[in-house]
Amino acid sequence: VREPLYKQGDHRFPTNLGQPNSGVQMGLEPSGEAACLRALSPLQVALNHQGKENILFCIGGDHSVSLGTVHGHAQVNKDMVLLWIDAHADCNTCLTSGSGNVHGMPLSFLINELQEFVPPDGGVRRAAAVDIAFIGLRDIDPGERYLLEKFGVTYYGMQEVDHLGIQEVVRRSLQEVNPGFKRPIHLSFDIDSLDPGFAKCTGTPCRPDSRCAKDSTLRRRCTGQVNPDLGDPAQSEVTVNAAKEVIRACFGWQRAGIVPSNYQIPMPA
Ligand code: 6HN
Ligand code: MN
Ligand code: MN
Ligand code: MN
Repeated sequence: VREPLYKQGDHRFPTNLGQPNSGVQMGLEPSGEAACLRALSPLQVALNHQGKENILFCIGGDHSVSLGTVHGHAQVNKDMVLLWIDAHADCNTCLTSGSGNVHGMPLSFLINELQEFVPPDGGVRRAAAVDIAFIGLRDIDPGERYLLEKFGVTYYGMQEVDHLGIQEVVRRSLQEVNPGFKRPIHLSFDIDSLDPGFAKCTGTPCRPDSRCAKDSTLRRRCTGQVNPDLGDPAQSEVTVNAAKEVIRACFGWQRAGIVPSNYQIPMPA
């Protein structure tokens, strides 16, 4: 947990993730579904103990870890909204899922309106469907598509990202779920939202363009996020580097470099 390099309103930080009480969760390592339970209390404790100006960053996986991080964040910030950057919608219920993988289901437990479709689960704190925006979707199952439409969830697929640009898509997403930018944001980032050219070593890679084939039989058998066991060492390094770039970007790093706020350019004597 650390202060964001860029403050809210800073034009170099247009996504406003630097606003108070926001959190980022990124799926890494195929450590399994039980990880979501371990994520619950540390996240909650950390958010309770940090000042109002901090971002909490949680690395864990698979993506079912979001069950814990979203619940924990929402316990502390009840008006939190949720950005879900992913190739997948992760809102299958245990009854609509074709794979049975819990990392394809976390949002079914977390969205209020979906509770009539899932078994009772012991009081996990949830978000309303209107408080979630998906970005990067390109592989949605029929049951998920039905639920997204039924509850009017905001979502932008890769076509919109290509057409409008990611910055405009993020701006529109936040405008819809967080008009006025007053509410804390929980960003849930799945490494498979990236082009597999940059992140091949993940359980469910999915090409971001419209030619992306729905080759389900292969993909459905895998779980995991950044998983070095799934590629050769070179691919593994590319994937890990992409994950590191995303993490650094969450804290203000950009390819253009950063000018520290107290920087003074050296002058000739
Ligand atoms: N993930 N929709 C598929 C399923 O098995 O439910 C894929 C889920 C992938 C989950 O890694 O984002
Ligand atoms: Mn995914
Ligand atoms: Mn996911
Ligand atoms: Mn995933």
